[in-house]
Amino acid sequence: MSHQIKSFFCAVSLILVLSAGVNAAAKQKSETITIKTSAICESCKARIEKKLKATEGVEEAFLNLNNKKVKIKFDPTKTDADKLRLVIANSGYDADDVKKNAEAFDKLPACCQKPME
Ligand SMILES: [Cu+2]
Repeated sequence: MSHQIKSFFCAVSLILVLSAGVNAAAKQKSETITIKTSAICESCKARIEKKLKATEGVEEAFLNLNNKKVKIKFDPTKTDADKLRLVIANSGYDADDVKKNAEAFDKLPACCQKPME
């Protein structure tokens, strides 16, 4: 085999390896996080889940009222944990260390307004 042909095959196999890597990255799996919220009742649960599901990149959102934690399945190429916490805070609820948005909190029904700590 001449040197040129060898280099050609070398380049082709390199391209194949690289494109396989790109494919693997494109098929990246969704991630799941759990965020602690200040939800109180069923209506809080529905409100938070609705807001999250309307957010780009969110595949599933389930809030457990027993521990007030919302489990979110999302596409990490479209959103991230910080953005999701912000969605919850902007709905009027605490999300981990992110404090609720005061204006959104004021608009919540009285029964959903957990007293400020
Ligand atoms: Cu509520």
